[in-house]
Amino acid sequence: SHPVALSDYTPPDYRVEAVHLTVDLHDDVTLVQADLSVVANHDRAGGIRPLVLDGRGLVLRRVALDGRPLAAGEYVRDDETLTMHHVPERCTVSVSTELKPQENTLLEGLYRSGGTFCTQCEAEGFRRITYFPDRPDVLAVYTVTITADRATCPVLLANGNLAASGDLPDGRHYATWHDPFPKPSYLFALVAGNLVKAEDTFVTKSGRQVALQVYVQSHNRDKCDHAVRSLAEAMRWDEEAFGREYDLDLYMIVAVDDFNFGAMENKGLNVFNSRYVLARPDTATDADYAAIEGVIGHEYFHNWSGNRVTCRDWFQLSVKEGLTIFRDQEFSAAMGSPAVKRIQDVRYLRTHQFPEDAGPLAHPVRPGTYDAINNLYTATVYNKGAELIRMLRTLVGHEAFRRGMDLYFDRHDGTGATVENLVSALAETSGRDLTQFMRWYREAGTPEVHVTGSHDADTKAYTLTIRQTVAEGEPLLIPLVMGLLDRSGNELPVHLDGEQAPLDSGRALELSRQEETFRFRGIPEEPVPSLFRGFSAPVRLHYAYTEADLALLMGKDGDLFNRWEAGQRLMTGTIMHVVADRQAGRELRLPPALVEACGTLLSSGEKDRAFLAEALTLPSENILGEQMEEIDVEGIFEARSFVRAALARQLRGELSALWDRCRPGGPYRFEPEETGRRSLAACCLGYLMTLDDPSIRQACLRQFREADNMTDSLSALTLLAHTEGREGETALAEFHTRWRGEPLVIDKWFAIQAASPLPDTLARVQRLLEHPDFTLANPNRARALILSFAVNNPVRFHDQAGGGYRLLADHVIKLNSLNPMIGARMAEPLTRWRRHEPNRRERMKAELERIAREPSLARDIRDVVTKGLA
Ligand code: DPP
Ligand code: ZN
Repeated sequence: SHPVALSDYTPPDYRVEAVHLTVDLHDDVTLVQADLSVVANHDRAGGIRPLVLDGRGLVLRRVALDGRPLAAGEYVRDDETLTMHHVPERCTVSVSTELKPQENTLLEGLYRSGGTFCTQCEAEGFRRITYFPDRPDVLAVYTVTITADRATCPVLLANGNLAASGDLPDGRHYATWHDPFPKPSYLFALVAGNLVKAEDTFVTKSGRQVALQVYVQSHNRDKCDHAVRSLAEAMRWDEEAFGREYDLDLYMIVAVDDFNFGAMENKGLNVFNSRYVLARPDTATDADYAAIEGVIGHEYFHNWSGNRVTCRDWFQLSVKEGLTIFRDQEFSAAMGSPAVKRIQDVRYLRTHQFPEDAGPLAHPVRPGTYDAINNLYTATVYNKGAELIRMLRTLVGHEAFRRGMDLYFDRHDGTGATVENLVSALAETSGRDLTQFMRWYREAGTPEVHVTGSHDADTKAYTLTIRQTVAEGEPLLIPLVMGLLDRSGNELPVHLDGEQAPLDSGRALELSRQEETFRFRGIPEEPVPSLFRGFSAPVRLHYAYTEADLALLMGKDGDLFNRWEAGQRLMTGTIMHVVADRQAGRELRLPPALVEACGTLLSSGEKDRAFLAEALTLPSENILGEQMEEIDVEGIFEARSFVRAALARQLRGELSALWDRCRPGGPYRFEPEETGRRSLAACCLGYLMTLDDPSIRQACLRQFREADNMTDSLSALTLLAHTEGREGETALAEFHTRWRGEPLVIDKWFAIQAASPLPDTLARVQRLLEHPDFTLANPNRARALILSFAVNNPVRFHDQAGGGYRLLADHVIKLNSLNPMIGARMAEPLTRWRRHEPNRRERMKAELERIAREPSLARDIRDVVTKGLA
């Protein structure tokens, strides 16, 4: 099949004004009756265009036009479409289809998860339920009637408001739902099952009462409080930060265990992966609590940035996803520590998006073509897309940004928007020409920015020379938020030559040419520049900082993000030196600069413990690997372990003392002060556990057993399981026994073992694949074991003999028929083969080729493998 191209976009030939759907759910065959009010959307004087409906894997029972059943010759069907060549300008098309949701392992369309009937329609799942023009620019008003057995499916839900419900013969019942807001088919949802609900009420700023309902299986009823609270907080925040109010009387969230995505923003009826709903202090970590808050916020914020204003076509996916990630990042920042949130988001970008942008799957935030729509849900569209929105806000200023968003929501309400629509709204309210900025949406690759500084003592002038290199050659518009520090760490006024007043903090210098210089006046001594504060642009910065510069920025920079960044640079430089020493067969040593800098951090007082934990954490093996043209997997692992252990030895006293000060006080609470304390404690314990001291291992085992919360228990378990010694096996066995009834906790048990750097991990993962609790049918479980191994454990996944690659490819092939969307994700690590040494390169490539030879490869997987081999 051919790639779909943005340049081929044309408006739909037919609109659908209303959809009446009746879904009769049964254990064997489910019947779907769709009545579509169709209206021609083209000038029929120029010829009547065919009505083409999308459909996949459907058993068709009947097609009727304005009530008249059509004979087989009156329409044309193939694997993907149903076409009628002559339809009136306005007509009702009725289609009946048969489905077997219980056999649907794709988890797209209508399927069953733990007995519950549920749907996932984004991007193209609706066509697996009925024939329909399944594209986001066809928006219709839906009325949905569900019928089902009352005993097994007492709860019947769809989008919008409940219009009617009642009994039917034979122990069945029905519910009719009406959603007054026109929506694209990808936002359709239906749920039927035996569920209980947690409830609350939210009063919007204009006084509307909204019922908040979180539906779960009854054994999870005690794990809903945090989700309900997060939803209310998200609703309040969106009113305050964006002036956005909720628009229905009911907001429902349903948790299901089997789900491809994290969650889905269906209008008024979000369907969630249960990992982003369920939390109790003893089952969920601080990271889980934060992720739940963030994803509940994300799906809620979609109600405006996605649902009221959707995307015109899938090339514009970032107008809803990039924007909504940006919104959820700002929400989480407001709920906790903004600097720490920024650090975590940048780390995510560097771990997932930078490598994607540097490899064979690289694509622009708005791609020009795609082969498999499911593979467009990427870190680039989502997270780089969010960075573009953040840069736009920096460029136009917060106030114009807010007015621009209002204009965007107002102007495009009830329609599908494009990237141009979004950027134009910001251009209008700010009065700026953002034409050059659009390049960011069109071009793949992470820009490199090279900066040099020179100081002239006579004129007290400081000059920054800045050169940007972009893959395609044409310069980007890059906001550079910066400051200048004197040698004591004081902030100097940033006074551009030729400007009256100094630059406000937060205002950016704008880079728009390949190379340019900025001159600052009144700078008495050679300053240390603090560049890209708050990570003001998603670029790689090259500046020749000395260790002394970095130590200064680490301790004194007014921008917390750049304090962290300076520490990461110092750590990276140190580790890379050790890698080089190791390659050259020299003795490994830890230079004093990093020890001193970390010592200073440890004695800096603990005003912001969450920040301190981030500042003390070494860059990951993956992020370090990104710095090398050819990744030295063992070198990085050994060097990083060496630096970590050496730091622990030299700072043992300080680390122990700090760990003691971070011991728990009262019962678990999810709030910034407490999560910061726990993460700093885990960080200190992590260093101390490298000392191979039996008394520390015993203390760690005690923490694992005695903690009243999953955060402390799991951090201890992880350290034990990743360290030689029998305590690890003991703790893993105890953990499994205690939590065997909680699937989300058992996912953690699999993930920890898969990420263990111990030498026998590949064999362990192979054994765990045979464990009775393992199943490929549940995406969370598959990801917990296989993707944790492939992504979070470079040194064991990149087994010299290729066992890790073989294991991954075997499971991609198994997923080809079961769930290709997840299979495609699993194939991605193999596409990075070019970055490895020849032995690994050949083995990785050979596994990709083996997958490519598989007969009837699903489109999602074929797309990744083909690009990976190209
Ligand atoms: N469910 C996915 C998300 O919210 C796709 N829309 O990002
Ligand atoms: Zn989203």
